[in-house]
Amino acid sequence: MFETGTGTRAGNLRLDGVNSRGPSIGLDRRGCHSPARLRSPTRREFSRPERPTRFARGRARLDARGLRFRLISRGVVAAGWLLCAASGLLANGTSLRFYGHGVSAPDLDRVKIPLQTNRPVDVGGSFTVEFWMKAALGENTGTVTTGNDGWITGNIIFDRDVYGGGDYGDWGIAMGGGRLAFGIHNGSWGTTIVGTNLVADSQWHHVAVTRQLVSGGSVLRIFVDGVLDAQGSGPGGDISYRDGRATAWPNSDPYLVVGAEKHDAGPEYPSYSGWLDEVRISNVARYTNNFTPPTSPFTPDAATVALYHFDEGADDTIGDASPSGASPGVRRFGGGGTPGPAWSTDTPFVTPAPPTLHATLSTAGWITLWWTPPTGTNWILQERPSLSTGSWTNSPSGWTNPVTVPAAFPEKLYRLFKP
Ligand SMILES: [Ca+2]
Ligand SMILES: [Ca+2]
Repeated sequence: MFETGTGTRAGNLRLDGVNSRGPSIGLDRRGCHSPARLRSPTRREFSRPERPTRFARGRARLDARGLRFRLISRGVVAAGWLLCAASGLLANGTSLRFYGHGVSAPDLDRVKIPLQTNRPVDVGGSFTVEFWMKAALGENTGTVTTGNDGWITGNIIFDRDVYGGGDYGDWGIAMGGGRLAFGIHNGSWGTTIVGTNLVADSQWHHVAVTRQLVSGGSVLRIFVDGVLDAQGSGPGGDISYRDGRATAWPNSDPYLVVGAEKHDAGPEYPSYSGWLDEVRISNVARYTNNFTPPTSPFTPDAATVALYHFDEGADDTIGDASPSGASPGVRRFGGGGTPGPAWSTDTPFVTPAPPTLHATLSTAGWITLWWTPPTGTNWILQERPSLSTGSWTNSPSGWTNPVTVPAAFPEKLYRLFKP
């Protein structure tokens, strides 16, 4: 028997209170219509009144349309539906948690993205690499220097090196002393710029590095949370990985490697430990001045040559959500201690927990609909007479918290809606 009445909140509809014969009823956070959980309509009876509800008795039935309740108090019957508000919500998805195993776990704890042949991700002109990261300084003790290949001794986040000086060129992003380093090399000369803002502070940060081709060379920039963190001049020319290039390191050279030093060349080239999410690579320098960082996952556009949401949440395929979709990767999971990269629900886009909708018989003949926590007008109460007729409208009795409605409605559908 459920003992505390009914509750519904967007993304997680449930009967409050675990009954003695089984768990509470839940839906996944994507909304009200979770076939896996709703194959069998479930009927439960209420028993005693309990706070915060004051039902004398009643029953609730969960089916694909939501939670139907019927309450009886002092001879007054209230019946209706409480529905999920699925509008306006984004699933938080997943991220990848790397553990920096690097050379101690060769070819593991990383994502490998093949560059051969004709992969759009293989940028070489003007480009932008941006992503979200969250890392602790204590787990990332590498150091970097400005100039030449100064980035390669940091905790490597993106490694598009080629072994040695290489032809065409190479590039990489690393972290030294908790600051970002971005270096490129065109086969003739290279440079690394180093930022000043601490990014390894165990908070999520949006990071963008850009290479902008200009007359006679290029301009390199690092942005942290939309603010310019470092800028310098770099070499010109095509620094992509040349299609058909021969190599003595076929398992590392022709890849863009995320979260690790790609060649496992030695402990002096450490790997990244921390979270990464929402990686977008573009074939333009998207930012040349400060900008407002994104607050939601990227939508691909024509300049998006690779986009990794890391929302798979399981297994080893890393999908590319760019228009071409032609640059997928593979998760190489493993390493001693805690293996990585592990799928994580820690993501940069935090959707505040949706409110919980409560129904309380206030006085005989009236029912109060209210929700917690107070949400101002971020969520409003809407109603409709039936799912088959009419449409959702702001509740005529009022749509801000709380709303008192006659309990005599034979059937009424309510939802909390996020405008
Ligand atoms: Ca190199
Ligand atoms: Ca994600």
